[in-house]
Amino acid sequence: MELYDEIFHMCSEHEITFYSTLPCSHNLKLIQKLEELDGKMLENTTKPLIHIPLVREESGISLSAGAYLGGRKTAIVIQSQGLGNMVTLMLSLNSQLEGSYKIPNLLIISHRGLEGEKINAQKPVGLKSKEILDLVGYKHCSVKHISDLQKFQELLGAYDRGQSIAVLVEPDRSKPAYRIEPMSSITRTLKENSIPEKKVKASLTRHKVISEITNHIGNEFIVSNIGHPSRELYSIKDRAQNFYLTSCLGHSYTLALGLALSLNDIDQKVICFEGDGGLLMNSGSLSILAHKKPKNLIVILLDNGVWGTTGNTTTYALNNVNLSSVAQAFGFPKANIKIIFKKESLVECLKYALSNDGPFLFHVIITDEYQDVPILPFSVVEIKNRFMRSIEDTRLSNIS
Ligand SMILES: Cc1ncc(C[n+]2csc(CCOP(=O)(O)OP(=O)(O)O)c2C)c(N)n1
Ligand SMILES: [Mg+2]
Repeated sequence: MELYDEIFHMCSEHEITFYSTLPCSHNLKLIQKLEELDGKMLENTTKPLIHIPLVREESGISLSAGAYLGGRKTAIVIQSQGLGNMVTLMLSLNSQLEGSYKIPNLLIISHRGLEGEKINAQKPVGLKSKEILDLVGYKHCSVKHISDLQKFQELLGAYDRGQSIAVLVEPDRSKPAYRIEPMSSITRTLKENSIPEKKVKASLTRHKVISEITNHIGNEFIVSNIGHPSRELYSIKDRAQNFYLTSCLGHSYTLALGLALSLNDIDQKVICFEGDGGLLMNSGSLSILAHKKPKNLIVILLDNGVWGTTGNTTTYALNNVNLSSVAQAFGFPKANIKIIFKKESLVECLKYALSNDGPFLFHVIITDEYQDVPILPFSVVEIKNRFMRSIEDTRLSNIS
């Protein structure tokens, strides 16, 4: 049995069912297998497997955090080269430091740059990989042979107790690198982007938009983004179903996506607030959202054209980049994208989205004003625990 097969088997025995991946030639077979198993039930698990191909490793951390909130155990399959990209997200969501959400996660890392490595460019991050994992508080072990996996078994026990862990898998250099056969002749669809130019005058404030939304919803879950959006939501209507993301700029919508995919067993939508700055920072992962198309997700893009929370310097969304077009270009269905700048259409679109299948993207053009509201009075671990209890309550009430 191959080393990766055995690692996967051990993960399944631990009920790990939510995987996100970015390829290295050494982990390709596992990624192919996960893609084949996507949506299928494994013998020894109670939930169908979910596989999400990533476009940047750090989104795996926010997706996994959302999935964890929704009741999943998660693993991310990557090459060591991606580790540096993930540091802020791992510190903010997975570490045991004060201010972290302390959400456990597993990394399965193809550890490059070691002895025998032919590509010199793999060496800087490869040689620092263990130090990076130490820095972000991931417990880790290195494995080369199946007989080394006892160490991983012990770490899985720590993972079950809330610790983030990583297994560094040394490439098997006795075999040639694996490749998928070329598709040779394929017809590709290069989609047209057709959202027309529009001049709009912003008059709604963010405070007004959030107030209208909270006035018109029931028990829907809300994931709100870092800074003033979360603070305004808290002061307008604090509720257990609010998950305030107070770090991880640009990852509110990916966390909400992981959550929405993990809540497909309950009849309750996830509403997510994201900012224009955040979306510009992490727009690539819109391709995942467009590909997975969760029916239960409504993304509210609060576009004020500025990095508002940090003092209102303008973003490229102000006049250069139409984020609706960006979403469409990444494959988001045009019919489900609405540009909104009036209260009446906001309410109408929201009511429609609450009772119809999504995903929806409401691109709400708002002013750059903000309310002087206090910072959140509780810890992020309290936010997490309260939110997870509200999901549990919803599951119980769905059963009874
Ligand atoms: C990675 C990272 N870079 C910078 C910051 C500082 N920061 C916090 S909120 C924010 C502005 C976010 O702008 P946007 O997403 O448009 O939301 P807005 O505040 O305008 O509603 C910035 C730059 C951060 N928290 N994280
Ligand atoms: Mg903004």
